Amino acid sequence: MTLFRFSAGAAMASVLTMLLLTSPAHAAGKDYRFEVLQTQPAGKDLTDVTVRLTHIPDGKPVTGAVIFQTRVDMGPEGMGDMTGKVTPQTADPAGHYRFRAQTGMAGKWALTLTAKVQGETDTIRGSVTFDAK
Ligand SMILES: [Cu+2]
Repeated sequence: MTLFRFSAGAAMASVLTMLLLTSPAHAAGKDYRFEVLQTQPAGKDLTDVTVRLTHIPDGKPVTGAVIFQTRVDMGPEGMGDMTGKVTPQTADPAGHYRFRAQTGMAGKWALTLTAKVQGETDTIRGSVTFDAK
């Protein structure tokens, strides 16, 4: 029994080591950052927001990401319940992602994005803040 316990402990230790060694791959989602490039009023209660997605380790813009979830709310102003509709616009080949957001009130808004990047198993999530006029 003692012997069995010992080997079980050794097996646990090696599993732990493997988990530790592979953890950087699981943190891949943190290797990406969304940044606002441009904010432009687009008519009454509408704001066009251009966002760039950067792969932090090499500083390169990510092209061809599939952004499948968006949300805009006034969380930065303490009004997280105030939301708007977000309409994705055509992305350009340079990796600029454009969105038309319904911003029913002037002030700071948060745009939250969820994306899939080619060759990356993790889902990328990020949030940017922009000013609506
Ligand atoms: Cu508001």
